[in-house]
Amino acid sequence: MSNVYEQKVNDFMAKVIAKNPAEVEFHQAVHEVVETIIPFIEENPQYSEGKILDRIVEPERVIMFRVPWLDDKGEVQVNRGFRIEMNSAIGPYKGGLRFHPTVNLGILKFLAFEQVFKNSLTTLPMGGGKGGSDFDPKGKSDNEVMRFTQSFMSELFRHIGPNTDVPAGDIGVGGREIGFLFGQYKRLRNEFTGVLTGKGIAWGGSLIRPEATGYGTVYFAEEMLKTRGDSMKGKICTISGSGNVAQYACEKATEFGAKVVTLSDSSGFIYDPNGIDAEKLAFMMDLKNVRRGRIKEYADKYGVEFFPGKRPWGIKCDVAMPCATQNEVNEEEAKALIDNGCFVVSEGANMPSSPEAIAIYQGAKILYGLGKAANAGGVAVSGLEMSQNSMRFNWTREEVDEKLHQIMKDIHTTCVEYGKDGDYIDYVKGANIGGFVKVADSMLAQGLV
Ligand code: NDP
Ligand code: 2IT
Repeated sequence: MSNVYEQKVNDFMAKVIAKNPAEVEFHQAVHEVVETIIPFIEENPQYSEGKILDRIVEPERVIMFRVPWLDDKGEVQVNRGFRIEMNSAIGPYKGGLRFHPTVNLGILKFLAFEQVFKNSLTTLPMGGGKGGSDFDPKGKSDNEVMRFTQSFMSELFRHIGPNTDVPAGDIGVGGREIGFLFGQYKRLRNEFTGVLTGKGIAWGGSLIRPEATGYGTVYFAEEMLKTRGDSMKGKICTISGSGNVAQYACEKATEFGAKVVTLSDSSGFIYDPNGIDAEKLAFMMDLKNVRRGRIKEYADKYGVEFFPGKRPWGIKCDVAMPCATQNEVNEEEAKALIDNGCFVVSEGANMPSSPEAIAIYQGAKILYGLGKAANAGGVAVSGLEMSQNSMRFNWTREEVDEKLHQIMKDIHTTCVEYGKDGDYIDYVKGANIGGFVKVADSMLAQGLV
């Protein structure tokens, strides 16, 4: 990047940091975008004249609220609830809810900011939002989770709606939580609408929504590999996480002929050199989704190694798919991946690679598919769930999967269109500019709002 651009990026970031102190993840997400967008804006002055960058980093609305609830002992607990309504230029606010003890304003603003570009990339009419709470679902009974989510929705319901803001799941929010949230919304509004996505199939959900993020991440990896005349077949894959995204990334990668050798949770990772096949994955899914246990049980059951407190990036692989959380691959780990021959990173998680790790990938010219492109399949099928709800009609599994697959291919094409740099495809640049243009043009068209 030239010095002029670098100065502009630094000046812009200084303003963002001064205005949003301590929101380090938000700064990181904004920096990654403006680094690629500022040179583009310089060539397209309508965006700087309209102050699009200054406007796009400012949420349209931030809602913060108290969530009091009673635990099983009858004691009062208090959590904090959030919804960031970031941008509605191209559709209703759309994005997940995260329940995790680390949740704070800065983390949700980073996620909401990413969501604006990601949702635009899907080609579907969805704005960007994100929400959640510092509530920790781990170790809570189903009744405690229900009482907390009912209290959470008792405030959130007045801010959302099928044409206003449509939340979904994220870390700590899966089918169980969406069910309780939906039930409470329906009770308060007396309306059966598509106000949330990720709903159960019997009550307005879409087939393939649970699978969509993980499948999409593998479809995106396959598209990247195709640019080098290669495919997932025969590849060794490391995956982090063992939740919704990791599980279905593992399933699809295996179906595509790859061998997945790791999964993890916050206590460590398991290494299964023979591969996590369908039967072992079924065990993992029961362990995580039904019994809500720890990953070490997999190692005990199948006699493989468990590495407590460690992440899987030191294991030799061709393809790495981080599917747990933000900043879970640092510079040293990125170097270890490259040194071990990894040449594809497809991110199921949001912002899992630190800026230093990204610099290592790009320096080594590997195929690096960043989260907002590679994990857009989840929200894309959420968009398809909204369409099906509006039509009062359901598509088949095959129909939804085919649309998902096509959307991931289209996102890849958009990344290539805006990110091709000689022989190398800069997916960061491609996704950021590709996602930006539609939102920015819509903001300009709608005047100063
Ligand atoms: P889940 O709650 O289903 O699973 C999260 C997994 O990541 C668990 O294995 C969890 O381990 C692990 N994890 C979470 N936080 C940490 C942490 N701080 N350190 C180490 N491990 C951690 O969430 P999802 O699978 O839905 O989400 C995973 C990632 O994918 C997130 O970044 C999310 O934003 C992103 N994403 C999700 C989409 C979706 O549709 N669900 C769509 C697009 C992106 P443990 O159980 O021990 O906490
Ligand atoms: O980060 C994400 O894209 C999600 N958690 C899914 C959002 C959605 O609305 O389906």
